[in-house]
Amino acid sequence: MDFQSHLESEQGFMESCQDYEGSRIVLFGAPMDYTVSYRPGSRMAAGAIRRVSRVLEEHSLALGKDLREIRFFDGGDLALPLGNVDKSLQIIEEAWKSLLIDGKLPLMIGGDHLVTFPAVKSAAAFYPDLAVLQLDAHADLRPHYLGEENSHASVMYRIYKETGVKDIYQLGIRSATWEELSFARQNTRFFPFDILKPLEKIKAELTQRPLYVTLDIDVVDPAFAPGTGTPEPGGCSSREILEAVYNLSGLRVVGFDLVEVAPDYDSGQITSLLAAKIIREIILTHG
Ligand SMILES: [Mn+2]
Repeated sequence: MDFQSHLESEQGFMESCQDYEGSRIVLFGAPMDYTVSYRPGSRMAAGAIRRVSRVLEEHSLALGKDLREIRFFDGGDLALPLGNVDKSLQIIEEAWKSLLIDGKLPLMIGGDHLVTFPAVKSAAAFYPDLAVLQLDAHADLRPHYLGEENSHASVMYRIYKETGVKDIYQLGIRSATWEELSFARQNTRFFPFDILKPLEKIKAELTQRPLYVTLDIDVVDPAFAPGTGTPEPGGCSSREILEAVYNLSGLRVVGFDLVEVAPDYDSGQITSLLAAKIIREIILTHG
């Protein structure tokens, strides 16, 4: 036995491959966490989620499918210039653009929630009829935070104002200012607290439409997902978020991201493990 045969061969997400051409799904990390309002650390999320993904089985009992039946590419993390928000957003936007031109279904692991803005910008340019579904504890509709429009608290506001997407569905929201609430009432489809009932309600109008799904892990209660930058009590359970993910089957998901996992605050890897399972089920559902 030579030295190399003793090495762990799989470094990416469980059962991922390195065949870009042959994969429709492309997973990658966007390690930007410099626009958070409270605890940083989500730039480490993709690595933590990849590592813990190997705890899971390839087989999903709920879906009756197996990850070994699907070829998907794990590209690792984007090389982002730390601290340079504008440049980072530009790189993320260009990465999405290339993936969409190549006919891929991008799955992006954040990063703070602002990474969704450049992703949706590219997706909306590619799919003019794009709708956005946001699962989140926070409305993220602030025009700015401490004077900065480059903030994870402003991501949905900027998507509404700057990408041309007008159909934004906000589910599970349990934290918003008066101003955000009145903006939401006028401009978005706003469903506070619940995720499953609203999803059932809106599913019919989303069928056939290209859909971007952004899942902020803080939509889940801190009891089930403590490892996040701005935890907000009173969220859904891990069972419910998985149920919501299963309910996305049949919809035309053209882009997906999972943001705001912050491994430094994640006791027992609870949050990363949940994130890994959500990603496995997304791959199995849409692969
Ligand atoms: Mn958010």
